[in-house]
Parts: sequence; structure tokens; C-alpha cells
Amino acid sequence: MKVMTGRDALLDILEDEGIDHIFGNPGTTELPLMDALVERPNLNYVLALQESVGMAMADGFSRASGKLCAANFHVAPGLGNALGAIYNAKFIGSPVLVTAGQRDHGHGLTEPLLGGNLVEMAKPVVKWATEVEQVQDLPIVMRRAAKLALTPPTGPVFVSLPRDVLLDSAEMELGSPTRLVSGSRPADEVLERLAERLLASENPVIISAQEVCFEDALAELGEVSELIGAPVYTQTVPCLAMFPSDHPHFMGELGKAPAKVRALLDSYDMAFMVGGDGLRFSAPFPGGPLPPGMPLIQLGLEDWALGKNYPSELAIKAGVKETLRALIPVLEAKRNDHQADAVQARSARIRSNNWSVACAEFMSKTEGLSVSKPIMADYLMMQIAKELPEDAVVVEEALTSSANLLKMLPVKDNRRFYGLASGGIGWAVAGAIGVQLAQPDRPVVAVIGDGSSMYSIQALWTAAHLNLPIKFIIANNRSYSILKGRVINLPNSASRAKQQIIGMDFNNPELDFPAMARSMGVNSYQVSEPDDIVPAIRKAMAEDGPVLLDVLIHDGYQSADF
Ligand SMILES: Cc1ncc(C[n+]2csc(CCOP(=O)(O)OP(=O)(O)O)c2C)c(N)n1
Ligand SMILES: [Mg+2]
Repeated sequence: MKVMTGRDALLDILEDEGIDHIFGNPGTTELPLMDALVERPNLNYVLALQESVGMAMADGFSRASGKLCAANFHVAPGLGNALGAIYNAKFIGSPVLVTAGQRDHGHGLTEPLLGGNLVEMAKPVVKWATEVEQVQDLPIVMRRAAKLALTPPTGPVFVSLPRDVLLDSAEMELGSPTRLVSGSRPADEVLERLAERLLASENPVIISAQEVCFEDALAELGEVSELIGAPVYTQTVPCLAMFPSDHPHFMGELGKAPAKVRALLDSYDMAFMVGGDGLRFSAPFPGGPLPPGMPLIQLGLEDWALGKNYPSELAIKAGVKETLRALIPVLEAKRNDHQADAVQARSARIRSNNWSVACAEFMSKTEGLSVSKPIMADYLMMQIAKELPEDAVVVEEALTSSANLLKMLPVKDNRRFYGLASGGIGWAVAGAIGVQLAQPDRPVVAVIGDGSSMYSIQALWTAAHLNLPIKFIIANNRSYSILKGRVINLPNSASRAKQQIIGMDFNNPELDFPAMARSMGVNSYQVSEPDDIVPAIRKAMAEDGPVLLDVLIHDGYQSADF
């Protein structure tokens, strides 16, 4: 066994676990690591100018690559700043190994500056949180952490690293990575039961949830939908590319309004929910979105999501892609002529009002907004949807402005789209940086609300520093439009009665996005005329480095129903 310092052992293990990016913001307790990184050209340290920004970058990187990355922050205030962004990563299951420097053992008793119980702080928002007690424990702790982060349901883990542990030396065996094989298919009898149940339904509906994206099971789910004659909706939080938009059975998003989802599901006699909990909402809804007594069949790797809020008639814990692939021949073999005829009839109905049909209608209506000034958000989204190349990756956090983006954006592959997931805003400016680092060969375009962008605007500096070719499009309505729409709809709203809204406008003074962008080294243009949108997008796309387009849009608001 070799004698090594804690910091060398840690960095050796990170490299051995396949990590090549560390997103972070350093302080004194991290200096042993920062110093050692000088000798580690394979570990790219990405400097974020605030911890929540660094964490959102890490989340974006892991979300868009499925790969483990590391994030490193500075004791209690640094970790505290990152917590909201760690929450977001946990919500969507991004495998990030989060670490923070900690005071030397024993030093905490004196209540030093920046000290705190890091493990207790991190616990509610990670899969596992621990502190390293002694240098000899580093290998087992770090190996466990990496394995856990990547084991479905994937997610962030936290390790607190006392400074003395990093500086200490000991004889250590570093071990090697463990990866669980977990994407397995169910037994033959279960597949047969599933096939029989799906074929017995006279009007089934499929809800595609996040694991379908992560496992790239879009094509398999498409085949199953055709075999059973079911329309496919994507989950209520449309934060990923979970189905190809041009598939004839695609109907679009379920939407975020529980009452509408309930009304929509009412017309079916069975729901097949694939790949996680596809029915998450922000607003409460008595009785839930599933019609009473509606049979639910679930398939996914995360057992917590199965039968969680609604009883599941058949709940199968298994890998989505493998299971669907194995299901296809069973459905083909079991389907009788009567069922095949019924499937054909349903399929014809679905095709007559699918996503493509609705998209064409919505676009032709939206074309009518070409003369509206100020620019209407739907018109901006339509131009983005039409203008972006097929391989562009869209990062989205534009709330009211992007409400209809996915009605128009063609989605062909599972890495096309990463949107706001948990509801915790401030993800996208930074998240886009992680996404671009994870997918360096694809253009990344981030569409972000002005309000949301301000939570992590300093991420622009990192984009400029790394010369990442991300195009940031700010939907600038000088307000928190979504909240204004909601506050006026409160019962007996004083805001509505007095025509006065508190704390949701930031138009005095107006935020100067081009100046902010330029101050951080990002080129920027402002767009205020509808006709200038397309030329501006083209110009931005043609530039090598990052560009921010500040698009001034209508500041109106309406009752938000999500
Ligand atoms: C971390 C966090 N803080 C606050 C909120 C509450 N919130 C939800 S949407 C929103 C405003 C978003 O504004 P903007 O991005 O400009 O979009 P718009 O509503 O104007 O379309 C706020 C403050 C939140 N969801 N998450
Ligand atoms: Mg806004």
C-alpha cells in the first residue's frame, strides 16, 4: 500500500470514477484541493462566481450527459448558497458528487467563522450526506458516494471534507468504481400480464415521464403506442425530451393545470405511466388528476414513484427501455384481429388531432402576431422554434413566455430539451453552461425569463471565460409576469381591486441586459421589433462565442393557470 495525502487520494478517486469536471467556488478550506489541481490536467475546474451558479452548472452537466461530475463549495455559507440548486438536482435526479471544505476536526468546538454542521444542512436535499472522519476513510466514502449518485434513482450526494483530512497522509488502498446493473427487464410472465392488460383496454393513454428520456426509450415507447393504439402525452412538468414530436401518436404535454389534466384523462379507460411520476403539480387539487377508479399501470426504475399517490393495478420496477423492447414482440404475438382493428381505428383518430396538426394550427394563429408590438411572447417562441437547427439543444426557463414553446419546437432526440424542472428558478443561465460542456458538439440556446435570469446572471462570466458558444435569449417583460397573473386571481384579490401589484415589477430602473452581458465579456444585442427577431437569432448563431439577445416583449399578464 502506498502512503498518500488525503487530497491526492481524493483527486485520484475522482478521476478513477470518470469525473472530468469540477464546478466550484473556493475558499480557504478548499485551498489544499485547489493547489493539487495544478497537477491534474484531466480534472477541469469550472469557476462559478457564486455557489448556486456552480451547482446549477453541475446539474446541467450531469442532466445532459448522464455522467457523474463534482461540485465543490466553501463551508457552511457556501453550501448554504448552493442548497436551492442542489434541491433542483435532486428533483431531476442529476448525479452530482457535491463536496464542501470543512473546518479541521476539533476546531468546530470554538465556533469558528464559516463553521456549521454541513451534513445536517445537506441531508434533506441529497441521497446521502456524510463527513470524512479520518484520512483512511476517504476511499470507502468517496467510492460509496460515486456509486450512490449513479444508482437509479440517480441524484446528488454530499461529502464534507475537513481540511485536516485533506492534508493528512496514510497508507491507503484506493479501490475501484462499482456500478450497479439495474436496467433489467421483468420476468416473462410479467411481460405477458402487461401485454394482456394493455391490449384489453379499449381506450388507453400513455404518459411518458423522465426515465424515458434518460434511458433514450423514445423509439420503443413510440412502437408500443402504435401497437396498443394509445396517444402519448409527456409528463406534467415538460422539462425533458420524452417523446418525438413528429410521432403520429404524440399529443404534446399534459400541461401543468391539474383540472385540465383531469378533464383530459377522463376520456380514457386506462393510463400507462412510463418512467417515473409523470403527474407532479405545483398547485393542490382535491381528488388528484386521475379520474376516480381509473386503472393505472406503471413501469419505471424508481420504486418510490410506483403507486406513490395513486394505487397502481400493475406496478413494474424495471428498466424502461429494456422492458419496452421486450414487450413489443409479446404485444405483436398476443394481439388478436379484433384488437388490431380497434387499434387501427383509434390510431386514425389520434393522427387526426396529434401534435403535428395542433402545431400547424397554433403556428398559423401565431403568425398573426407578426405585427403586434411590443413583441408577443408566442411570436418570439415561434421564431425560435422555426429558426433553430435540428441539432440545437434548448435550455428553457422562461415561465409565461415559453408556455407554448413546446407546442412548436420540433423534438427528435432525447437530448434536445432541458427545461425548468423543480420550479426553483435560477437554473438556466448556469445550467446551459453545464449542458454545453456536456454536449460540446451541439449548439446550445437558452431561453430564459428576465426575472429567472437574474438569479444566476453571473454565470455569463463563466460562459465568456470558457468561450462557450451558448446563445442566451432573454424574454424581457420587466416583471414576474407569472406571479402577477396569479395574485390577481386570488380570492378577493386586493391587487385586482386596487389595480396595484407589489414586488413583481422591475422596470424602475429597467435592467440593462446588454450592458450586464458586455460587462462580463458576452456580446449582446437588444431586439424590440418583431421583424428583427430572426436576423438577430441568425447573427447570434453565426458568432463563435456566447451572445445574449435581450428581447423586449409585451409586459402584459393574464390569469396563469399553471
Ligand atoms: C428560487 C425561487 N424563487 C422564487 C420563485 C417564485 N417565482 C416563480 S416564477 C417567478 C418569476 C419568474 O419571472 P420571469 O423569469 O421573468 O418569468 P415571467 O413570469 O415574467 O414569465 C418567481 C419569482 C421560485 N419559483 N423559485
Ligand atoms: Mg419576466
